[in-house]
Amino acid sequence: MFNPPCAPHPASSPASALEPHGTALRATTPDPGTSALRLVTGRVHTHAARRASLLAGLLERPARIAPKFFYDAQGCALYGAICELQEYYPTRTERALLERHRAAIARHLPRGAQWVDLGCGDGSKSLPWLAAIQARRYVGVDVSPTWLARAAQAVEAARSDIECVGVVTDFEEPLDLHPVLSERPHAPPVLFYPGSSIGNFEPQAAAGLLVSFARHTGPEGALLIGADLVKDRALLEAAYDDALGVTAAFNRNVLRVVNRELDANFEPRAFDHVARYDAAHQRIEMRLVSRRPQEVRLGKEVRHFEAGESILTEYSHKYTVEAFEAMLRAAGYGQVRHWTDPHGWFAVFLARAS
Ligand code: AVI
Repeated sequence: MFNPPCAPHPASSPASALEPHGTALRATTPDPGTSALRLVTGRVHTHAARRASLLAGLLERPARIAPKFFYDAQGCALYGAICELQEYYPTRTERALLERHRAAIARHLPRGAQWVDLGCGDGSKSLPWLAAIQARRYVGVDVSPTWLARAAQAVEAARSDIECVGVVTDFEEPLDLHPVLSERPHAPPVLFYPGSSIGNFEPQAAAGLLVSFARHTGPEGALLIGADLVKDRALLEAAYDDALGVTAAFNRNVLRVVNRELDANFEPRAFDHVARYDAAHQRIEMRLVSRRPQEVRLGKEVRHFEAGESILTEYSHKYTVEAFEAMLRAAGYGQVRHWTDPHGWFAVFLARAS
């Protein structure tokens, strides 16, 4: 979930080293400053489970690597560069949309809410909203304790009156924030999930995630979510295969992550970056295609790749406004509003029970 989990590898600050649910902790961060963030451990994969799923995916035919493996420190830096690319329109389009319509959107959000920043990263996208809706509490949710601490520091610096809680959780696991949210029963939750991260889930998983969001927002809360829209193939493919090769580097970098995780010996230059729009499934499909026949060591296993054989690294689904609204309604949201940019490239949806 992210916003991408742009954070050091969880193994560098293992969630398992944290105390159990509800324990007050000083965050384990390289630069904790003075933030005494209360960190709560949700559902997180162990390092062994992470490695096992990575290996299993690589041994499948066709091979696949889950997109969460993109985001080591190098991957996060490259993703940050992608977001600044001229071809990659989603980030700036969503930012402009949220800025332009903040007041209008805020009018439909409850006051005194708990602002739940899903995949919070450094928390910067949330700051203006805390004032706009007079939020009482900030709940950062991320796989990385380090980023939770950073987000909390940013919130504390901007709004010392707001209570901050960080929940360490892996978005591939069922979301369960109820124990934390129920601590403030009079502050309705507003779930914030920007960046079209929902697009990286396959449709069934995306629908399931929306259902679990609806269970969290309940009758008084709301979901504010960004989704990238279906558009011209050329624009989409350029966004995922930019002229500077930043996305290609981002894609290949995942092989270096695999090398570290699995004691593997992928040679990133032996794979081509390919990003194609599949109109039937309305998604960009990102792959790494073997340039030649090659054997790759994966710890104790060896995987042969034929020339032209590919590893699927990411789907990025695009939606029509109608289809995304229908998914939100099917998830249990009776009241759905949306805002889109003049080109109709991206949309922000606000969903409430009624
Ligand atoms: C994080 N996610 C929404 C991005 C996307 O557009 O699907 C990841 C990305 N992959 C390549 N470029 C950006």
